[in-house]
Amino acid sequence: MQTVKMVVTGPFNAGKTQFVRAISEIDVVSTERKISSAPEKVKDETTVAMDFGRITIDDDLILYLFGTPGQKRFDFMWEILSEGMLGFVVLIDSARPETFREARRILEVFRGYAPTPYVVAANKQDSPDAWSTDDLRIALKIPQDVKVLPCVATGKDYVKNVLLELLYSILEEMDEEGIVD
Ligand SMILES: Nc1nc2c(ncn2[C@@H]2O[C@H](COP(=O)(O)OP(=O)(O)OP(=O)(O)O)[C@@H](O)[C@H]2O)c(=O)[nH]1
Ligand SMILES: [Mg+2]
Repeated sequence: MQTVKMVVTGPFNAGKTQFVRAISEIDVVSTERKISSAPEKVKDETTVAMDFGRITIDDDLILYLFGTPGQKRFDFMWEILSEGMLGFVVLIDSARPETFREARRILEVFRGYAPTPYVVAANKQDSPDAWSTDDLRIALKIPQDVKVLPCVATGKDYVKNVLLELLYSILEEMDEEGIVD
């Protein structure tokens, strides 16, 4: 039995908690707390520590998913959650270009923790204002060898596709490094 730890990160309100909830086969352990202060009042609750979920891929592979908080004031959790990760997802609200700079910053912070593979998930593609994956790649300066994938975090198939693409990138890298035969 092999286990793979993946982290789902990204700016405030990008859909990280929704993403983990859409796919986990256990009830997600969430640390959502009520938002009381103004600029974050776009929704009722925010993640203050983590979301934790589990997905069985097959008889010998289990994914453990850790969603991070998005708000900067809880970013002390990021490094803790990244411990031992084999890859990460940067989730972006494709309809909120004012968050793209923060998304890029978060991407760089996580790359600094570990040189693991990562993918970018262009979330909220169901929104009429959503940027395309091609435009997002340019805006965020994502290199060609990194996947930018369309996502709607309420849709299990999208979430599954993002995680499988990340898994393939992880396996490919292990292959190149000769970790698996
Ligand atoms: N239309 C649409 N709404 C989405 C999608 N994904 C998430 N949402 C909504 O976006 C809002 C934010 O989702 P969360 O999952 O709380 O976002 P988060 O990234 O965990 O937020 P923080 O933990 O506060 O940083 C919620 O109202 C979700 O229902 C999506 O793909 N499409
Ligand atoms: Mg959350």
